[in-house]
Amino acid sequence: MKSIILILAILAIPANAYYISIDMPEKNVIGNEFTIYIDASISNFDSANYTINFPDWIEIIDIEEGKIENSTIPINASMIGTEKCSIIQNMPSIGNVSGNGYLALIKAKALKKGVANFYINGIVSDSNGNEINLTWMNASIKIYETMLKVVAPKEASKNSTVLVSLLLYNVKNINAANFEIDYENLQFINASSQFNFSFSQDIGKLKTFVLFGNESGNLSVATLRFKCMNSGMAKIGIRNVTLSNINASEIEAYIENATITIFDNFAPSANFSWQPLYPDANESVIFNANSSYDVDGDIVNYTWQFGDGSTGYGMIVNHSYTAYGEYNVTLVVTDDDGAIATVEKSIVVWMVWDVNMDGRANVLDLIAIAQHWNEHGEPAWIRADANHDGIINVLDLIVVAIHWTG
Ligand SMILES: [Ca+2]
Ligand SMILES: [Ca+2]
Ligand SMILES: [Ca+2]
Repeated sequence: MKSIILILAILAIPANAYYISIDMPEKNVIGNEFTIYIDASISNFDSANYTINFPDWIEIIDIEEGKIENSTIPINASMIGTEKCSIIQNMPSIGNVSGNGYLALIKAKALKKGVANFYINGIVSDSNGNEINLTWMNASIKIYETMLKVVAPKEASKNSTVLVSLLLYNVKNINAANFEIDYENLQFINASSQFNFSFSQDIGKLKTFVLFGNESGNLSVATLRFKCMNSGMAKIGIRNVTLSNINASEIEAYIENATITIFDNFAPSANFSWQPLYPDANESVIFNANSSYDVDGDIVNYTWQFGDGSTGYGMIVNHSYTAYGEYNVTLVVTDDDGAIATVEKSIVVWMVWDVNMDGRANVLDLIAIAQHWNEHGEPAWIRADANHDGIINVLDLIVVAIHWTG
């Protein structure tokens, strides 16, 4: 009877939509930094006061502020002994933060192997000062002594060659390793290793044997070269691992696999600069796009719109403006696969003698020049360099004096 009442009581509690949970990797290895997010799904948030408990062999490296939707959540964190962290978070004005994100970001590492349980609990209040009813969710991480990790670029383009490294972390007296490397959407080219690394090839698979001798610490086991096949995902995974030490005992390792996103083509990146930075009307301005690039090919076209109705082509172009004003200059670059990128910047064309841009040549312009007296730079790098010679001196004062309006 009691249990029926209890079940009815539990059913009567409305499902709790709001939560704070510990979000971290399920597995890791001794000494390797990992990130813990204090995830939050919350409404009308104003303040929080909570503690996180963990084993004393977890070392907290850093605790950083949070972000929910577009709001930064300030943090005041302190360690209580070695097994507890106290966190207080108050929004500076009346907070009213709703949505999903994280309250805090914690960087940590483990000093020994085992399962580390993290417990979180506390009070979260809304902008009326009322406690928000939410669920606190704990988490755990399994720490291994040794890790065998596949390291690959996150992105690559179709038909390009990628290097994939197999790294062993924190190993003790390893003698030999047997494992299989599975791969999808990749074509194996070759492998190299500082160790005695032998393999046999099957479809989408390498069966490997590595003879280390007696090695400890962090090791680069092998570097594999693959060709990327089709756009989409490529995978490299390690299976059926047996690592043995010099006493022929097995070493337990955490395996971390990798994926590569393959693109048909990477779009180029557009950028440009110009000289002088503050030109006068009818002064020749050099526009230079040599800081644009294409990571997997070449830029084959540069098209400029100068913002005054005229157009230009090429990496470096000259243009002068006949009228004063602010112009939006647009550069479009095209790569050898037809992908484009665009960048727009605004350039101010103004009387060089009117340093403070108020329409008059008077003592305020002299003061603006004096504030940079004797500074050096690219010609016209600041408006105070009125004569565009790269130094702020009496010649710039003279430019103002010639146009004096008082
Ligand atoms: Ca490209
Ligand atoms: Ca002025
Ligand atoms: Ca000057």
